[in-house]
Amino acid sequence: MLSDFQKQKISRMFRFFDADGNKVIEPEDMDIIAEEFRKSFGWQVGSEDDKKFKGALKKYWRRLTLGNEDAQDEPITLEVFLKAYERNLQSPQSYEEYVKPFLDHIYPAIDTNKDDMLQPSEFNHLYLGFRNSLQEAQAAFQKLDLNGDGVLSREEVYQHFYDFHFSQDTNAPGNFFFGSL
Ligand SMILES: [Ca+2]
Ligand SMILES: [Ca+2]
Ligand SMILES: [Ca+2]
Repeated sequence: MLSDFQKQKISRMFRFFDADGNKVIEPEDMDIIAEEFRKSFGWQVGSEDDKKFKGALKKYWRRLTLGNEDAQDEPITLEVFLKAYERNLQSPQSYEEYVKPFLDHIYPAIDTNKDDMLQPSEFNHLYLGFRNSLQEAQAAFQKLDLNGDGVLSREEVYQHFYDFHFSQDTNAPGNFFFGSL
């Protein structure tokens, strides 16, 4: 069972994925998101990173919602989305199977200089890709950089992504992984 707080966070993520705001998530939303990320990161159309991100987004989108990355796309309502997350977050194993691969596959594209860490500029691109402002990105970075060394290590990013899904602590920085709730 998802707690009310988890539902609140998953609903926040739903609003991100529903890029055109028509209350269902459809393949067209993925195209809009991929285009926003391409612009935010400055990838050339059809470049390796553009293709990698787009491919990962579509594939893992299906796994997140339908449980199968080869499934036929279908419009996803918030209700269906929450139900999918009941399954995705049932156990640490289901998280590993359905949720974590999403980050595994977008990470190499968002880590622009390939040093396995997110510099503030890379994080800003990511956070703008989630349709937040630069000001919000800068404020979030301060909170997410747990050890204050000026970069987000891979461990920090994964910890926050995990906390976004599981933490019941309303003060956990990871709650703001996709932007303010
Ligand atoms: Ca939509
Ligand atoms: Ca980097
Ligand atoms: Ca850090």
